[in-house]
Amino acid sequence: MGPYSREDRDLNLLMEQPGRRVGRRSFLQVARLLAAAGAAGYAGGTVAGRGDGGTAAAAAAPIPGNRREERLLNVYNWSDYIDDRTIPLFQAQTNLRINYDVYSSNEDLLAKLRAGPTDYDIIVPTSDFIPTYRALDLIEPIRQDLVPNLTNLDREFVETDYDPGNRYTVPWQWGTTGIGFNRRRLGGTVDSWGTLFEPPAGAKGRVSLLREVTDLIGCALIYLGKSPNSTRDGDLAEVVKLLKAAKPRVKRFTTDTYIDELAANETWLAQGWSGDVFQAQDQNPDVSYVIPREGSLRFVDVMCVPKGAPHPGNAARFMNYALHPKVQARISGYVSYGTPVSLAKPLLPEDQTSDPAIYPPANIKLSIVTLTGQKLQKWRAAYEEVVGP
Ligand code: SPD
Repeated sequence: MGPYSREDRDLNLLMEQPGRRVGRRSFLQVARLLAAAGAAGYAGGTVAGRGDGGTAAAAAAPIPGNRREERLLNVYNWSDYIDDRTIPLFQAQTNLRINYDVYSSNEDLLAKLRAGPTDYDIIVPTSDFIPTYRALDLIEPIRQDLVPNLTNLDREFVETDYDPGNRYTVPWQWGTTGIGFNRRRLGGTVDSWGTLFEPPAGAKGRVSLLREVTDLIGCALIYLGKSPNSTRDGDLAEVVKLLKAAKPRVKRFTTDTYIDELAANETWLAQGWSGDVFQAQDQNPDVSYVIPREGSLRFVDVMCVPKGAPHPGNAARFMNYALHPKVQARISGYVSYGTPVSLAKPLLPEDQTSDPAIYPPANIKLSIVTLTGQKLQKWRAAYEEVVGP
């Protein structure tokens, strides 16, 4: 029996098989059901009936590793990146309250952390930012002793360049960057970055591009046949030229409105992240996702504890919960991103685990951006020339 043995039983609470790409709109309905059933359990800092030790004393006992003795966890994650049950069920099981805040780009997250101390206990940057967070001393080691479920991780998420052995990071979900497109409005399919970066005149104002340096510059480099990590001045000048020429046809650079815009037929072509586009498809069957034939980028978003966070013990507790195969299946099934825990796959719908757009086969060309420091600054300068600060 591990330190969280009671959790396994409680995980079954409302744990029906996750539906295929459940729409986000069901969130409020389920939240209301949970509240009506009293299943959310959290009693505003007092001991509710579902503490993890099963008794009032256990639920009120101090949790190791925290700087502040509060049954509180402040999570800062990407928007549209969690299902509707994980937070209420975790709260019900542990009697810890979660404050859940969202951001929509790595740049926004890093700027917030650099601006000074925050109360966040968990942040979820993309793995290529980890060297930057380490260099700036913005994250601290996780309490691995409180995360026994780290053993559930697939090896590729343990033996990494950015954090071998997961001393600072615990993977959340992973995915690819591609194109979301509206088959009906475009009158056909899309298979090249060319359609996005040199959009047809008829798509003017119906195109969106990602407001994130790595994806915008990296994918444009791939389309131009350059190395996806190039920082050569000549290559970046070509990228800027390409994107400036596309700009008059672009509705906006965005990372958090394109799901709804694709769903509402407001845009027909959107550079986007795999799971986000599938969430748009839930609402609009004309939407498809493609990893263009030229290849693309792959990313892993990872949970970290900001340096000096008030509740690192509670953060470890949540990380451990998130690595349970049933919880991974619930999250991944809902957001349609890849899970770093293969043990979760048998719990997911087969059409999701066999979908090459979610779990791309090895022959698809996918690169990871690995730029830091001065080199990343060059990309940022190119990005700002097109998008602005
Ligand atoms: N809606 C959640 C999207 C998470 C995307 N993170 C990946 C960033 C890659 N640069």
